[in-house]
Amino acid sequence: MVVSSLLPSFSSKHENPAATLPSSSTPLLYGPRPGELDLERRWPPKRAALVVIFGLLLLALFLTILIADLNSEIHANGNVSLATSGSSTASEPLKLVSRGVSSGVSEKANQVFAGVNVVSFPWNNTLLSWQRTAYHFQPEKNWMNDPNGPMYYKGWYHFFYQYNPNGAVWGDIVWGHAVSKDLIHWLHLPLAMVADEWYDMNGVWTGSATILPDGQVIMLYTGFTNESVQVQNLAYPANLSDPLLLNWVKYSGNPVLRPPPGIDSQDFRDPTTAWYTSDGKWNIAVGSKVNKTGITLIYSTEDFKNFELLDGVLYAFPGAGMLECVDFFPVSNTSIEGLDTSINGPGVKHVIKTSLDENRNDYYALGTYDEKAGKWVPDNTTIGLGLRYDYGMFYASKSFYDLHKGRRVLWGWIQESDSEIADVKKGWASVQSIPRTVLLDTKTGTNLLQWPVEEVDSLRLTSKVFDKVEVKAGSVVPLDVGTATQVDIVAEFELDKEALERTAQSNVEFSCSSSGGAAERGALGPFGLLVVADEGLNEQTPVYFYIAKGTDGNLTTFFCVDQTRSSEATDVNKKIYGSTIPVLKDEKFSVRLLVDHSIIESFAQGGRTCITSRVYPTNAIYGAARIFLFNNATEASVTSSLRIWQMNSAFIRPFRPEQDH
Ligand code: DQQ
Repeated sequence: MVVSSLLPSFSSKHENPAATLPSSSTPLLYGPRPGELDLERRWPPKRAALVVIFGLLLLALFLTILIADLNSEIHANGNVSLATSGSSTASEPLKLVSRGVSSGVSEKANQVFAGVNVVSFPWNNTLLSWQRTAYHFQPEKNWMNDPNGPMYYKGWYHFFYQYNPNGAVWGDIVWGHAVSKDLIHWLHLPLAMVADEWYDMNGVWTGSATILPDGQVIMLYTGFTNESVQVQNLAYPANLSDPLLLNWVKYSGNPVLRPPPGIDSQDFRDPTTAWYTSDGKWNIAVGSKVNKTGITLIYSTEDFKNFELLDGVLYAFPGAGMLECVDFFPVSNTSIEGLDTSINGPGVKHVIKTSLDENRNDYYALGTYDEKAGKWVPDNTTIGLGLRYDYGMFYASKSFYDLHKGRRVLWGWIQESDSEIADVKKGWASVQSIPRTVLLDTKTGTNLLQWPVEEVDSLRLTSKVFDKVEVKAGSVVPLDVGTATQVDIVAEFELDKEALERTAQSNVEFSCSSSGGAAERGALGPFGLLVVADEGLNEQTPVYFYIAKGTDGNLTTFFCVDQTRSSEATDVNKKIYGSTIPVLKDEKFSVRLLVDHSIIESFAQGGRTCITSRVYPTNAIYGAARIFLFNNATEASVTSSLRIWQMNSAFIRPFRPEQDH
């Protein structure tokens, strides 16, 4: 934009500044006397002209800045601009641009603001820098989504992920790659695969690794072709003796799978890890849908180049829509060991997990897999795939069998829940969950247990223990641990038994998401912790239990996270998350919280129910972040014992070939 084109041309009228001023005098209180407004007499013409020109230049400057600002906002929304540092100085209305669905994937969580007249908060660098996590996996900059092809290979954990190297919003997707010795400290490697073939020109999408018994590594992934068709491709390491697997070869015969007849070209994606079958072949599942029914297609192969579509489907999920990132794996009924993907037989249950494109949540169920019949039957046919891995932000998850430690490890993509405008300003979007070990909950037999991998404990620094703190009904107790932005909290709660018994009935209608959150008082709850809270509790995120008691004496426990007061900003998601949770006889209420700046991962009852929140406070940050115990019950007091560790930062940095190889 040429600045001068915004200036009005100078007419003879404008050349005489006096002509723009009132000709008659106006009486002014405390102002000059009548007659003194005759500027021609007070200001010589040259000086007056200079004043007007200066004024016009100022106006031009203002208009230029305004237009530049609008442009950058349009770019931010239009998915093309990189982050701009610096802060906005004024609140601006949040503009929403729908992206992604037309490309075969859903748009980012911005939909929570759809239809709401939200004013964007003037986020500045101080606030945005605080949001970056310290011990969760993140690339150095830009957008990340699904975990891809995790595996353990020759002494290294490999983690690949959906990555946009060009910006902080979804698009231009390729495979990022990082390696770690312990799943906590990471080295960023060069991109593993880029969009350089016709069959993945529009995106190198999600995929999974299979390590064959002879040591070969098979990577199957979805390519979004130059004609926007979803196909499955094969890639393999160029050099199997390189533990870092730096170079990848795309098979010359790709694609190995195209959408079969009856399947829409944009509803065919995300191949699973393969499992070995009794006929000496390998099976994989690929997510799809027919009308509104989500389906998992099963293919059989001997060489990962030629595939046969098997009859029927592994599972059909009526009404679910497109099934993304299907995961299918065994868990043991009898031991705490994780199982390799091909294991089946007595004492084994099979988990199907699918990510529902319709609502961006991960659902799973336990069941039995009859490999010969190619059928999987859920244990609980009434709820089908009705369980959630996580009731907060956790999507497109993928597990792998960690042959180093004999465990199954789960990764999940934690999206942002602020606005895309803020993501573009901060220059990055999304983190990965702390990897979780996954086991069958043998006490209930009806759900999985997810727990942060033990390696995260190595980040624990100093700790403080609080023993049997009484938190009376209707009170808040500060916990003196200093700054609380990077902490690991392990807490137990016991409810006053007398109050429990004398309460006849309480809150049978309660639900985490539709009741009044932590402010809704009942006889027996809510009670728990306030984290990422400021001293005055203007900003706080309650993580809590809530107990409902029926007239029959039966108790139902809820585990929830209330984000409604997590931030004074309005352009962030402030949902209340949660669900019921089984609490067995003689069990205390227990919770573990990993707080890492803008992320809170909460695991209740040993990981029976998990809730991941993203919070974007404006005051409760840096040295101002505090932790409190709270009990908002009207009847019961609770006693809590806790230990809180300060957490070190993980070492996550680029790989340096000379030093690190
Ligand atoms: N993300 C990938 C797709 C997958 C979706 C594209 C799930 O392969 O279905 O980035 O988030």
